[in-house]
Amino acid sequence: MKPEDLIAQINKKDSFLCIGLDTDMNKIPKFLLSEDDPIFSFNKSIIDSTNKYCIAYKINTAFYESLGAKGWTSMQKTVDYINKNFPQIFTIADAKRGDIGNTSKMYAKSFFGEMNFDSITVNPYMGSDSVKPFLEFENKFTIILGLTSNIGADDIQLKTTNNDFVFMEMIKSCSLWGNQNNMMFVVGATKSEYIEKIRNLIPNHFLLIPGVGAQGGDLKEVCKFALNDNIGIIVNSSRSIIYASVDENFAIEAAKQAMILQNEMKAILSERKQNS
Ligand code: NUP
Repeated sequence: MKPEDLIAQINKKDSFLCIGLDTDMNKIPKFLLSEDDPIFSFNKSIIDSTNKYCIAYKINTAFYESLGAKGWTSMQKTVDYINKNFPQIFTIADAKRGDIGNTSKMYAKSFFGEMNFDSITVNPYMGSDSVKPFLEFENKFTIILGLTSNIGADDIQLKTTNNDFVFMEMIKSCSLWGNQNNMMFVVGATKSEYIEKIRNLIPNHFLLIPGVGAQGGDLKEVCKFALNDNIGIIVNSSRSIIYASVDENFAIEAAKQAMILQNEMKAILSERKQNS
Protein backbone atom coordinates (compact mmCIF):
# COMPACT_ATOMS: atom_id res chain seq x y z
CA MET A 1 0.00 0.00 0.00
CA LYS A 2 1.17 3.52 -0.79
CA PRO A 3 1.30 6.02 2.10
CA GLU A 4 -1.19 8.31 0.35
CA ASP A 5 -3.75 5.47 0.27
CA LEU A 6 -3.30 4.90 3.99
CA ILE A 7 -3.66 8.63 4.69
CA ALA A 8 -6.79 8.82 2.47
CA GLN A 9 -8.32 5.94 4.43
CA ILE A 10 -7.58 7.64 7.76
CA ASN A 11 -9.19 10.88 6.59
CA LYS A 12 -12.19 9.12 5.11
CA LYS A 13 -12.94 7.11 8.25
CA ASP A 14 -11.88 9.73 10.81
CA SER A 15 -9.97 6.90 12.39
CA PHE A 16 -6.41 5.84 12.97
CA LEU A 17 -7.46 2.67 14.78
CA CYS A 18 -5.69 -0.63 14.26
CA ILE A 19 -7.36 -3.72 15.67
CA GLY A 20 -4.97 -6.38 16.90
CA LEU A 21 -6.00 -9.91 15.97
CA ASP A 22 -4.15 -11.54 18.88
CA THR A 23 -6.41 -14.53 18.54
CA ASP A 24 -5.99 -17.05 21.33
CA MET A 25 -7.81 -20.41 21.28
CA ASN A 26 -8.24 -20.15 25.08
CA LYS A 27 -9.97 -16.78 24.90
CA ILE A 28 -12.34 -17.06 21.96
CA PRO A 29 -15.99 -18.02 22.57
CA LYS A 30 -16.28 -21.74 23.34
CA PHE A 31 -19.02 -22.35 20.76
CA LEU A 32 -16.51 -21.58 17.97
CA LEU A 33 -14.28 -24.50 18.97
CA SER A 34 -16.41 -26.99 17.01
CA GLU A 35 -15.74 -25.11 13.74
CA ASP A 36 -13.13 -26.39 11.22
CA ASP A 37 -10.92 -23.36 11.77
CA PRO A 38 -12.04 -21.59 14.97
CA ILE A 39 -9.29 -18.96 14.72
CA PHE A 40 -10.29 -17.91 11.21
CA SER A 41 -14.02 -18.02 12.08
CA PHE A 42 -13.38 -15.72 15.02
CA ASN A 43 -11.23 -13.34 12.95
CA LYS A 44 -13.75 -13.23 10.10
CA SER A 45 -16.58 -12.28 12.46
CA ILE A 46 -14.45 -9.61 14.14
CA ILE A 47 -13.33 -8.20 10.77
CA ASP A 48 -16.88 -8.16 9.37
CA SER A 49 -18.19 -6.29 12.40
CA THR A 50 -15.33 -3.83 12.97
CA ASN A 51 -13.94 -2.88 9.54
CA LYS A 52 -15.82 0.39 9.31
CA TYR A 53 -14.16 1.72 12.45
CA CYS A 54 -10.54 0.83 11.74
CA ILE A 55 -7.93 1.45 9.08
CA ALA A 56 -5.62 -1.46 9.90
CA TYR A 57 -5.53 -4.97 11.31
CA LYS A 58 -2.43 -6.21 13.09
CA ILE A 59 -1.86 -9.93 13.21
CA ASN A 60 0.57 -10.86 15.95
CA THR A 61 2.15 -13.94 14.42
CA ALA A 62 3.02 -15.54 17.79
CA PHE A 63 -0.62 -16.38 18.40
CA TYR A 64 -0.74 -18.27 15.07
CA GLU A 65 2.76 -19.79 15.14
CA SER A 66 1.92 -21.29 18.55
CA LEU A 67 -0.57 -23.57 16.77
CA GLY A 68 1.96 -24.91 14.26
CA ALA A 69 1.05 -25.45 10.61
CA LYS A 70 -2.69 -25.00 11.36
CA GLY A 71 -1.97 -21.56 12.77
CA TRP A 72 -0.04 -20.48 9.67
CA THR A 73 -3.04 -21.53 7.56
CA SER A 74 -5.42 -19.49 9.75
CA MET A 75 -3.08 -16.51 9.46
CA GLN A 76 -2.91 -16.74 5.65
CA LYS A 77 -6.69 -17.13 5.38
CA THR A 78 -7.12 -14.03 7.55
CA VAL A 79 -4.78 -11.83 5.45
CA ASP A 80 -6.36 -13.13 2.24
CA TYR A 81 -9.83 -12.36 3.60
CA ILE A 82 -8.85 -8.78 4.44
CA ASN A 83 -7.02 -8.23 1.13
CA LYS A 84 -9.94 -9.58 -0.89
CA ASN A 85 -12.84 -7.95 0.93
CA PHE A 86 -11.30 -4.80 2.38
CA PRO A 87 -8.30 -4.02 0.15
CA GLN A 88 -8.07 -0.45 1.45
CA ILE A 89 -7.32 -1.71 4.98
CA PHE A 90 -3.63 -1.81 5.96
CA THR A 91 -2.33 -5.16 7.20
CA ILE A 92 0.51 -5.56 9.69
CA ALA A 93 2.41 -8.76 10.42
CA ASP A 94 3.57 -8.16 13.97
CA ALA A 95 6.41 -10.67 13.64
CA LYS A 96 9.39 -8.67 15.00
CA ARG A 97 11.82 -10.31 12.56
CA GLY A 98 15.41 -9.42 11.61
CA ASP A 99 18.53 -11.52 10.94
CA ILE A 100 21.70 -11.44 8.84
CA GLY A 101 20.88 -9.97 5.41
CA ASN A 102 20.71 -13.30 3.61
CA THR A 103 18.12 -14.56 6.11
CA SER A 104 16.13 -11.31 6.42
CA LYS A 105 15.66 -11.54 2.66
CA MET A 106 13.74 -14.79 3.30
CA TYR A 107 11.60 -13.21 6.03
CA ALA A 108 10.74 -10.37 3.66
CA LYS A 109 9.90 -12.82 0.87
CA SER A 110 7.69 -14.78 3.26
CA PHE A 111 5.64 -11.92 4.75
CA PHE A 112 5.56 -9.56 1.72
CA GLY A 113 6.00 -11.83 -1.32
CA GLU A 114 4.13 -14.96 -0.21
CA MET A 115 1.68 -13.86 2.47
CA ASN A 116 1.02 -10.40 1.03
CA PHE A 117 1.01 -8.34 4.20
CA ASP A 118 1.37 -4.56 3.70
CA SER A 119 3.90 -4.29 6.51
CA ILE A 120 5.95 -6.18 9.07
CA THR A 121 7.43 -5.23 12.43
CA VAL A 122 11.22 -5.60 12.48
CA ASN A 123 13.65 -5.75 15.38
CA PRO A 124 16.59 -3.53 14.29
CA TYR A 125 19.13 -4.78 16.84
CA MET A 126 21.20 -6.54 14.14
CA GLY A 127 21.67 -3.36 12.13
CA SER A 128 21.32 -2.09 8.58
CA ASP A 129 21.89 -5.33 6.64
CA SER A 130 19.17 -7.00 8.72
CA VAL A 131 16.64 -4.28 7.88
CA LYS A 132 17.43 -3.38 4.26
CA PRO A 133 16.01 -6.55 2.61
CA PHE A 134 12.56 -5.56 3.92
CA LEU A 135 12.90 -2.07 2.43
CA GLU A 136 13.51 -3.45 -1.05
CA PHE A 137 9.85 -4.38 -1.51
CA GLU A 138 7.78 -1.66 -3.21
CA ASN A 139 4.66 -0.30 -1.54
CA LYS A 140 5.41 -2.14 1.70
CA PHE A 141 6.27 -0.74 5.10
CA THR A 142 8.97 -1.90 7.50
CA ILE A 143 7.90 -1.04 11.02
CA ILE A 144 10.94 -0.72 13.26
CA LEU A 145 10.72 -1.30 17.02
CA GLY A 146 11.56 2.15 18.37
CA LEU A 147 10.48 2.39 22.00
CA THR A 148 8.37 -0.55 23.12
CA SER A 149 5.47 -0.48 25.57
CA ASN A 150 6.68 -3.15 27.98
CA ILE A 151 8.40 -2.81 31.37
CA GLY A 152 11.58 -4.34 29.94
CA ALA A 153 12.05 -1.29 27.69
CA ASP A 154 13.82 0.14 30.77
CA ASP A 155 16.51 -2.55 30.62
CA ILE A 156 18.18 -1.48 27.37
CA GLN A 157 16.11 0.99 25.31
CA LEU A 158 15.96 3.59 28.07
CA LYS A 159 19.63 3.34 28.99
CA THR A 160 21.73 6.27 27.82
CA THR A 161 24.70 6.37 25.48
CA ASN A 162 26.35 9.42 23.84
CA ASN A 163 24.14 11.51 26.16
CA ASP A 164 20.97 10.18 24.59
CA PHE A 165 18.70 7.20 25.06
CA VAL A 166 19.60 3.98 23.28
CA PHE A 167 16.15 4.01 21.62
CA MET A 168 16.86 7.50 20.21
CA GLU A 169 20.17 6.30 18.75
CA MET A 170 18.35 3.32 17.29
CA ILE A 171 15.63 5.45 15.66
CA LYS A 172 18.21 8.00 14.40
CA SER A 173 20.26 5.27 12.68
CA CYS A 174 17.30 3.35 11.27
CA SER A 175 15.68 6.47 9.83
CA LEU A 176 18.76 6.89 7.59
CA TRP A 177 18.27 3.45 6.01
CA GLY A 178 14.77 4.09 4.69
CA ASN A 179 12.33 6.96 4.35
CA GLN A 180 8.86 7.98 5.42
CA ASN A 181 7.36 6.07 2.46
CA ASN A 182 8.73 2.68 3.46
CA MET A 183 9.46 2.89 7.18
CA MET A 184 7.42 3.40 10.35
CA PHE A 185 8.37 3.14 14.02
CA VAL A 186 6.72 1.38 16.94
CA VAL A 187 6.30 3.58 20.00
CA GLY A 188 4.41 2.18 23.00
CA ALA A 189 1.36 4.13 24.20
CA THR A 190 2.61 3.56 27.75
CA LYS A 191 5.67 5.69 26.91
CA SER A 192 3.81 8.87 25.91
CA GLU A 193 6.26 11.08 27.85
CA TYR A 194 8.90 10.36 25.19
CA ILE A 195 6.75 10.97 22.11
CA GLU A 196 7.55 14.69 21.77
CA LYS A 197 11.25 13.86 21.66
CA ILE A 198 10.66 11.15 19.05
CA ARG A 199 8.49 13.44 16.94
CA ASN A 200 11.22 16.08 16.93
CA LEU A 201 13.61 13.49 15.55
CA ILE A 202 11.25 11.96 12.97
CA PRO A 203 8.47 14.47 12.30
CA ASN A 204 7.15 12.79 9.14
CA HIS A 205 7.29 9.05 9.72
CA PHE A 206 4.20 7.11 10.70
CA LEU A 207 4.23 5.76 14.27
CA LEU A 208 2.55 2.47 15.16
CA ILE A 209 1.39 2.91 18.74
CA PRO A 210 0.28 -0.21 20.66
CA GLY A 211 -0.66 -0.26 24.32
CA VAL A 212 -4.01 1.55 24.47
CA GLY A 213 -6.57 -0.58 26.31
CA ALA A 214 -5.30 -3.60 28.26
CA GLN A 215 -1.85 -2.05 28.88
CA GLY A 216 -3.34 1.23 30.11
CA GLY A 217 -1.95 3.70 27.52
CA ASP A 218 -3.99 6.90 27.17
CA LEU A 219 -5.16 7.92 23.70
CA LYS A 220 -5.31 11.65 24.44
CA GLU A 221 -1.83 11.70 25.97
CA VAL A 222 -0.45 9.84 22.95
CA CYS A 223 -2.08 12.24 20.51
CA LYS A 224 -0.75 15.40 22.19
CA PHE A 225 2.61 15.14 20.42
CA ALA A 226 2.31 12.17 18.07
CA LEU A 227 -0.05 13.61 15.47
CA ASN A 228 1.56 15.28 12.47
CA ASP A 229 0.20 17.05 9.37
CA ASN A 230 -0.81 13.70 7.82
CA ILE A 231 -2.11 12.48 11.18
CA GLY A 232 0.85 10.10 11.04
CA ILE A 233 -0.16 7.55 13.65
CA ILE A 234 -1.78 4.14 13.81
CA VAL A 235 -3.00 3.27 17.30
CA ASN A 236 -3.44 -0.42 18.08
CA SER A 237 -5.67 -2.07 20.61
CA SER A 238 -6.07 -5.84 20.69
CA ARG A 239 -7.55 -7.51 23.79
CA SER A 240 -9.80 -4.62 24.84
CA ILE A 241 -11.63 -4.91 21.53
CA ILE A 242 -11.58 -8.52 20.40
CA TYR A 243 -12.38 -10.05 23.80
CA ALA A 244 -15.09 -7.58 24.80
CA SER A 245 -17.44 -10.56 25.18
CA VAL A 246 -17.29 -14.35 24.90
CA ASP A 247 -21.02 -14.74 24.22
CA GLU A 248 -22.82 -15.33 20.92
CA ASN A 249 -22.76 -11.57 20.36
CA PHE A 250 -18.96 -11.25 20.73
CA ALA A 251 -18.54 -9.55 17.33
CA ILE A 252 -21.15 -6.90 18.10
CA GLU A 253 -19.54 -6.18 21.45
CA ALA A 254 -16.12 -5.90 19.76
CA ALA A 255 -17.58 -3.45 17.26
CA LYS A 256 -18.95 -1.36 20.15
CA GLN A 257 -15.48 -1.11 21.69
CA ALA A 258 -13.95 -0.26 18.31
CA MET A 259 -16.59 2.41 17.78
CA ILE A 260 -15.86 3.97 21.19
CA LEU A 261 -12.16 4.31 20.29
CA GLN A 262 -12.95 5.57 16.78
CA ASN A 263 -15.31 8.19 18.23
CA GLU A 264 -12.56 9.37 20.57
CA MET A 265 -10.21 9.61 17.59
CA LYS A 266 -12.79 11.55 15.58
CA ALA A 267 -13.23 14.01 18.47
CA ILE A 268 -9.47 14.48 18.79
CA LEU A 269 -9.14 15.13 15.05
CA SER A 270 -12.01 17.61 14.92
CA GLU A 271 -10.73 19.49 17.98
CA ARG A 272 -7.36 19.68 16.25
CA LYS A 273 -8.92 21.04 13.04
CA GLN A 274 -10.78 23.72 15.00
CA ASN A 275 -7.57 24.82 16.71
CA SER A 276 -5.53 25.02 13.52
O1 NUP B 1 5.93 -2.19 22.11
C1 NUP B 1 5.08 -2.99 21.75
N1 NUP B 1 4.04 -3.29 22.54
C2 NUP B 1 3.04 -4.16 22.18
O2 NUP B 1 2.10 -4.37 22.97
C3 NUP B 1 5.15 -3.58 20.48
C4 NUP B 1 4.13 -4.46 20.09
N2 NUP B 1 4.17 -5.00 18.87
N3 NUP B 1 3.09 -4.75 20.95
C5 NUP B 1 2.03 -5.69 20.50
O3 NUP B 1 0.79 -4.97 20.41
C6 NUP B 1 1.76 -6.86 21.43
O4 NUP B 1 2.62 -7.94 21.14
C7 NUP B 1 0.31 -7.16 21.12
O5 NUP B 1 0.22 -7.90 19.91
C8 NUP B 1 -0.29 -5.79 20.89
C9 NUP B 1 -0.91 -5.14 22.11
O6 NUP B 1 -2.01 -5.87 22.55
P1 NUP B 1 -3.02 -5.35 23.69
O7 NUP B 1 -2.21 -5.00 24.88
O8 NUP B 1 -3.77 -4.15 23.12
O9 NUP B 1 -3.94 -6.51 23.91
